[in-house]
Amino acid sequence: MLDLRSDTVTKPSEKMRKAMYEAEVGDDVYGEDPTVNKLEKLAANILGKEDALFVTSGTQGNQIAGLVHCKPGQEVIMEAQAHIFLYEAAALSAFAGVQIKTLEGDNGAMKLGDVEAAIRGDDIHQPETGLICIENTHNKAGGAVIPLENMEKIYQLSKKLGIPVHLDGARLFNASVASGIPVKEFAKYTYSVQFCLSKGLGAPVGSMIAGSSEFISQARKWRKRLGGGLRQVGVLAAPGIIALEENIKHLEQDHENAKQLAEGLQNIEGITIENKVETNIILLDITKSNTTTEHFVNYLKEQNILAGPFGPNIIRFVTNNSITKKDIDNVLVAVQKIVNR
Ligand code: TLP
Repeated sequence: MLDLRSDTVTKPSEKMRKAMYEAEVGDDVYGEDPTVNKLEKLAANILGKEDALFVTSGTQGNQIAGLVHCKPGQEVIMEAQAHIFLYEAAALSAFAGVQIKTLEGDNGAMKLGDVEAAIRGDDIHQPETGLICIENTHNKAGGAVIPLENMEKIYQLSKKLGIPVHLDGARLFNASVASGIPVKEFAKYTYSVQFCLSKGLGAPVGSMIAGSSEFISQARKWRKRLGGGLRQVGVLAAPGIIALEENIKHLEQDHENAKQLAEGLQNIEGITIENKVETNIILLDITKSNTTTEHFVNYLKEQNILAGPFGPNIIRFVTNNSITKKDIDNVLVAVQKIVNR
């Protein structure tokens, strides 16, 4: 099976498995797991933040950030197709007690004027704006890189008003590799960042959140409250270290494969590529192909290819480290066959 449903499907390499086996461990709730401590220090350094924390998933990282930054009854601003809004089971409302205000973005980027207009005033009827969230790369916008200048502008506004900015950087390293801008530069315009180790970077489990020492000490408590204080978790942190030290450069290949796939798909009649394909995500519009997303996905599966429906008439392909250049040709042949049928 060629699995293009997501980059979450990547499996740990032999080197990662060996590192897990050999990891030096201790009780992380006591702060005594040397491998976790090494990973947290490494992540903080890469992002240019004071401290970082290993969390179980991207969803948990985003939730903890919301819980630290917000009080119940506040409002959080984010783009209308943000993962936190669409795919986290309303966890911010359920746990942090906030409501979400969504803004229609341009290729995933919220406009400064819209953010400014959405910020609440002192009126007794209104909630306070507690947080602004940005997603980079933006998943629903097809892995779009949110421009650094956009992040800077929103950050300057937030700083003026004393409202924190959280970055859902599940695929921040894809944004960095595609734009040539170090992750530190993106992180500079945030109060907290979440990024995933278990997507394109290839680790089996986990995300990191990073911010000031004060933010991380509160985040550590929230993680404990949520039952995420783990013990000899160095076995899971060890592949995370390899992900950061060795796998960032491999994202370039995922991006090249995505571009090659998109170029090939564009030449198939009945198929339209919805997005610009800046990173590792391709959104296929199959409206003109005379089939449904359900059938399309099933036909692909019959040919040993997995992809996921991602909206009405949209199929998402995500290149990842299990997909080679040669596999791309096989996907193109399969899609052509479906369209012919
Ligand atoms: N995204 C998954 C699905 O949940 C849609 C995927 O396959 O793309 N932020 C962003 C931008 C994400 O894309 C995801 C996962 C998360 C957060 C959550 O990460 P996990 O799955 O580790 O909780």
